[in-house]
Amino acid sequence: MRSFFSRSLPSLLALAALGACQGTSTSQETAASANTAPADSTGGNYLSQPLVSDIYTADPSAHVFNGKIYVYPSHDIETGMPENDNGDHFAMRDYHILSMDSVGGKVTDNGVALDLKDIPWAKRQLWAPDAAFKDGTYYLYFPVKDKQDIFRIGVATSTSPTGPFKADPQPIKGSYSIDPAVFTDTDGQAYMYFGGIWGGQLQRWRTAQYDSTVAPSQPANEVAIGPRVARMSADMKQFDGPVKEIQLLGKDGKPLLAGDNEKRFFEGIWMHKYNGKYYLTYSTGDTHLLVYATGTSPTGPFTYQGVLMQPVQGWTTHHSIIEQNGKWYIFYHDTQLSNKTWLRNVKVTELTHNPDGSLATIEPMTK
Ligand code: FUB
Repeated sequence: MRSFFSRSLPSLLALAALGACQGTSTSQETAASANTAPADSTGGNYLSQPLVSDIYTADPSAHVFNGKIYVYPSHDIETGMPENDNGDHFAMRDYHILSMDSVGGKVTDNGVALDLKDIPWAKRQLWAPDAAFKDGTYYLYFPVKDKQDIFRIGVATSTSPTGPFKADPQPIKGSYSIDPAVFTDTDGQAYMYFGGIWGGQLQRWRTAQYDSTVAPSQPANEVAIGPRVARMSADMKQFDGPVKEIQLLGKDGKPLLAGDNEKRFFEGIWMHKYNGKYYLTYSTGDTHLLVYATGTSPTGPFTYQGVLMQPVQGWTTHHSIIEQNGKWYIFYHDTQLSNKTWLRNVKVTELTHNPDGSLATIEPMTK
């Protein structure tokens, strides 16, 4: 297990690229080259290359809108905040949306889509966003700390997938924690999945009251804290009904325990449906894996199935999954350009559903 502060060796490529990356940028284009793999200084090979290198990007939530791919990432910046287990060093202040016609094509950075200063209730740390489309409106969902330093989830709207987005004056009522992922089922009902432990504060919501005194780590023999799901209202701006904790089970049918660090939920959830089955994918955090669990209902329970992606370079791992023209892709991030855990870059590679319904395990770096 790698510690929160661990680093892999700097790559020559990363050092060369570092000078080129800036914290701000206007709209511009750059070539995406999926699945080319120069070696890093450790002798390892990256499976894919960064989609953009003019800014640092992370937590990519990809969608296909009108046949085109849009990626809604965090925009990582250097702020000098010290690294800690609260994730204070992830002090992002705006969002840029990336777009491309298809994987491997030209990637456009569409400039600032939403700025922290334009969210009336927000204080700091614009973390992993997601997006949805319904009836001519694009919705951007974002976690950010409110004036009391409590993570809430907000919504902003636009008539364009790339923004600019206008934030609602208040967060979504009843929302908390981080990493929203909005999935619209084949019957048209949308659900928001969310949550993240440790810096994501989910452990502080064991009851309906926020409790900042709860320790980040649970005793190993307790049932692990589950991610949350809520039905979205018809206008996509509120929860329609209660927030529910999702049950994650082992193959023995018993709930995953907090000590199951290589399987239990940490953050970065995503939902996709394939052949009528619901695939819940997420990061295991301190064990740095992307894993998956499957179920027969969008709200669970879900049964743990296996590892989707081995650890990337950097502490965090976060992904999304889309289908375009019959092919499935996973967008993810690592720290190839900076070798700093808070300055990440998004990437994409193909995802394989095996004939038996399992997902092929991806090795993001190979020796
Ligand atoms: O980008 C900040 C946080 O790091 C995200 O919300 C987590 O999923 C992790 O990637």
